[in-house]
Amino acid sequence: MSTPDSFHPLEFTRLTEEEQLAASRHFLARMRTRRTVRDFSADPVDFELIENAIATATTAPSGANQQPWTFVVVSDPIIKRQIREAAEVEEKESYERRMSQEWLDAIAHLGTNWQKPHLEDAPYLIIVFIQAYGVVFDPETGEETRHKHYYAVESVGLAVGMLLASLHLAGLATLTHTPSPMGFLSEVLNRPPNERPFVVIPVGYPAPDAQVPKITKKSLAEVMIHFSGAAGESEDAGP
Ligand code: IYR
Repeated sequence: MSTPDSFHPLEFTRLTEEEQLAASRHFLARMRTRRTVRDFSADPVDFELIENAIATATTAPSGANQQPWTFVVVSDPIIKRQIREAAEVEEKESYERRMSQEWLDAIAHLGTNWQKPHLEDAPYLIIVFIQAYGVVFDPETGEETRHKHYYAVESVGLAVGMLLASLHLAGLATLTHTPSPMGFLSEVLNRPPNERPFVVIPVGYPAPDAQVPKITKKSLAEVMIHFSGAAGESEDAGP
């Protein structure tokens, strides 16, 4: 229960309209240049960029502020190789047997296949785990109690979006990779039973000859609907 003591005044600086527009346009222009990259250079990356990105991700809103996430960072080449090898076993099976033709057709334009060299080439892998439920350990009794997490999937999705934005603005390339199934990550990274792998994010500089598929994003008119209440304006975006 919140009491008057558990609140304090919001720290908020109101920007001028000019500052608002400049900040919002700048962010949009920078984010429009983000691409999912699959060809990484081995160039080293300042670890603070990784730490800052994870710290940024942890500013995300989450259900009941439960922050149901764990970010595992791997730069150890031996563990990266283990992850690549295990991911490729699953991915080969998926591409050759598990995925439907409809699924394969849907991703054909991305040019992906079961081979995942980026899992070793990128200097860092960030593996995000979702805490399906919380575990509180009582050191006195040695007992563990579980508690429910609310909107965990949505919360971790929001945090990952912020993580990707931070890494992009820091001049780094990222890839959201979801090998399927991902259970091997819990084993290799020794994670507890309440944590489930959510996504693997290779991070680094793009290889000098990196290629990306020619894709486009939907226009605002296709994705935004505005009920403005203004006379003569329609609620559909129209052409
Ligand atoms: N997980 C596989 C397949 C894959 C699935 C989707 I949906 C993509 O957008 C891209 C790839 C892989 O990582 O190759």
